[in-house]
Amino acid sequence: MKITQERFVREFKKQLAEKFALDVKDAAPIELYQTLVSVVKSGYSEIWRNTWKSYVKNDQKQVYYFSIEFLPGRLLKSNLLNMGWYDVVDKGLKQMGLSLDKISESEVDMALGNGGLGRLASCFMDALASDGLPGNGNGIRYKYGLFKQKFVDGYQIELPNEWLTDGNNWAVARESKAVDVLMGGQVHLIDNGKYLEAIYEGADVIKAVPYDTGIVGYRNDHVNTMRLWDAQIPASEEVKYPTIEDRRRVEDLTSVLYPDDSNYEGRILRLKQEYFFTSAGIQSIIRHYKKYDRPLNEISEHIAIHINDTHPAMCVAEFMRILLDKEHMDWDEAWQQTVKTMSYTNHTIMAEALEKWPVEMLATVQPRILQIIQEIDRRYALELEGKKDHDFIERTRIIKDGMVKMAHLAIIGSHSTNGVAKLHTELLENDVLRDFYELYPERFNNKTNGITVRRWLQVANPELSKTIDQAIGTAWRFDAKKLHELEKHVGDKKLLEKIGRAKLDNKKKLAAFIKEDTGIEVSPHAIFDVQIKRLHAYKRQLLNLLHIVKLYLDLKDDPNRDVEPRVFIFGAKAAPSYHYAKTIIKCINEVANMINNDKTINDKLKVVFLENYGVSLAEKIIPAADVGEQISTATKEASGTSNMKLMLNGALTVATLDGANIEIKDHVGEDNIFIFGLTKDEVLEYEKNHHYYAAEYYNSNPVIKRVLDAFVDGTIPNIEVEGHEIYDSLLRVNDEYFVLRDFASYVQAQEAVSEAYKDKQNWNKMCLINIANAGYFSADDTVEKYAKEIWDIKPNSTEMRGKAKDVY
Ligand code: 6GP
Repeated sequence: MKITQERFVREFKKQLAEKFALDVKDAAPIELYQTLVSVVKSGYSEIWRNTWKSYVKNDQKQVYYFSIEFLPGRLLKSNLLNMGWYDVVDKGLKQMGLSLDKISESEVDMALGNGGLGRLASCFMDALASDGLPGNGNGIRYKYGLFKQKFVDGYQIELPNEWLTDGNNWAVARESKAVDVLMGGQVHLIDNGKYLEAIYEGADVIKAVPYDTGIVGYRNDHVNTMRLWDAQIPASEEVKYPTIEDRRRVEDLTSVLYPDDSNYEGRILRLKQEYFFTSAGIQSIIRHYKKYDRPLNEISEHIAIHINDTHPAMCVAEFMRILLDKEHMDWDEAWQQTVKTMSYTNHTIMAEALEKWPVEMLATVQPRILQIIQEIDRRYALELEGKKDHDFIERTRIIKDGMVKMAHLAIIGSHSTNGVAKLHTELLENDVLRDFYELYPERFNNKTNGITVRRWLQVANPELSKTIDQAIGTAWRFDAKKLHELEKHVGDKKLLEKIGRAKLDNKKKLAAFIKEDTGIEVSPHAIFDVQIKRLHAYKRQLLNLLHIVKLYLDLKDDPNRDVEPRVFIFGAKAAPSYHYAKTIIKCINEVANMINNDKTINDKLKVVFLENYGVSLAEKIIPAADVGEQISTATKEASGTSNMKLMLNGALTVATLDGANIEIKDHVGEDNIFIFGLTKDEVLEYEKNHHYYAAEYYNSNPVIKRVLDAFVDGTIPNIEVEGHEIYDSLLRVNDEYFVLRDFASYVQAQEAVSEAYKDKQNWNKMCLINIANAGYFSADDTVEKYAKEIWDIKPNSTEMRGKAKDVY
């Protein structure tokens, strides 16, 4: 729909009157928001339909991205931007005395994920649409998203996140596309003379209802679909569930997002969720495929299915189940199609996150799926007999010691396994998945993560975006690699000043938010030093905290010390069952209290832990950051993506040589990043030879001793229990993540940061180089590589990014 300011205002008023019988001046923020959503939706619904029709018309190969998490955040501004409506709507609302920023605050974040993996899935959705690629999301419509985090006395409290209370305004329920998912009961195979028939007895039938959300491409008349499934009771089964409690038992299947992103304890509900959205998705894909009378033994030429981490690994078995039991294909042909269709991404090497399920549990959830996995496993072992030794086969088979290894299922059942940064892929190939790499070298590949520059720069940071436009034009908005042209202007003092000013404006805004949210006063002229990510021991928020305590103790010794004032900003949720992570949260909060209330240090140091970190909070913090902390123990962070978002917004990175930090360093050069700490080889060496003794560092380094003692000698108040726990984890349990080993080198890197900040012009130059090189981490390019090298899909139009008219 072509939009003008006048037309938008007319349409908005009309829909407000129709929907709520209200005038603009009488409407509440939520009513204004809902009206705006419906205007926006009517603006893209025809394109949405046309996109879908063109896939069918051109018989285009499509990819279905299966992910148990999606973290889209708010959609309003990002949709407006992608439609090319942003400025017109902004002005139109102003004309009516309204503000887009305020209206947008009424949107509840869609937080259907825990962290990196879920946000990556959403960046990829945006990129697929913006690349004009035929790509669909497939996931779960949790009634409760990721918990809302509050701090009470410094402790994390989790509250339910009822994001659906005002209805979800973007999704469309498609009852007519519902499918039945069978769970539980028993299965018998009967030879009926023609084929083996699977007879189910006593299984529950659950109706999976899809809710579709349009994913709008950037200025390219292209709208894809993210399909999220809801569990309901089919009409035919209603009598089986006479009471409200009975009904709830079934419907609860899609109630809560499993709240651990790395400690996956064996919970049957989680396994049921995995089967539920996998089965619903696969059934609907095959049903759609068959509608156009195409032969099933060519299905892999028409569709690709992506398994985002192992949670949807049952795709392999479910696809086989349908081809075998419903379509009566023979095993070998079905297997060939399955392997060609599936591809898999690994997102972590942390052992506790590599999913394993007990065989009995799978038998309870879906006995036929277990049978199929057993058969895949049997054939796998048989195939290797005589070619590989017994140990190799036992190590790599899917079922071992009564446990089903989901990563093995995903690797054996797919044609592609990728890691998410060069180092991570290297570790998969040479270490974690070494055996499989030996077996299937051609299946392994790297796809370094990427982010959508639209949400993380254009929407989140209009100040910087405008500055960039003035320097190099607007082509970067279509092709982020063009940001590189900024490097030509590295000597342009005016531009450097403008970059500095945009940052200062953003810091003022964040300072105002911090004041409103926490009551803490911070100076926008201090260094804003940011660590935002899930709370996990390997991400080492603790290392950051130890350094803060060191700075504080230094200031206590000499309050007039000449230091660059700093504000340390944290955002992080801990998994509710992850005790140690919660202990760290409590300690950060108590250190913050101690420092922020100490008048003697002349406001040279502040610590702010913002509650309820998520996509929308990230959009406020990232544009205001001077320094980004990417300080995981080398080898542990698969890639990281906040590192990319922060550099894109002109923050300088303090980093270990881990995950994508290495590639960031390669692009910006060593002079424009602060590298410290153990390397991969050093970490691996320590882990192999067990010759690390954390206590040695405590005993020989008086700074470390003093900082750690502060946790147990009453210096830091209110952490009698937690302080000891931290102390013991480092000194008695021997510091699993080498915090003390890296401490001195970290302090040095931080001193270099303070020194560099003194020369503002040079600092801004370093920021510019970071911004200029962030385009290499655009999800548009990452997804293009997946499209070419893994999925074999093509864009459906030539009117793609870089070609659309520049109307800014
Ligand atoms: C995360 C990784 O920890 C992070 O390094 C990476 O950037 C992100 O995935 C996207 O690839 N992993 C998860 O969120 C997770 O749940 C099972 O892994």
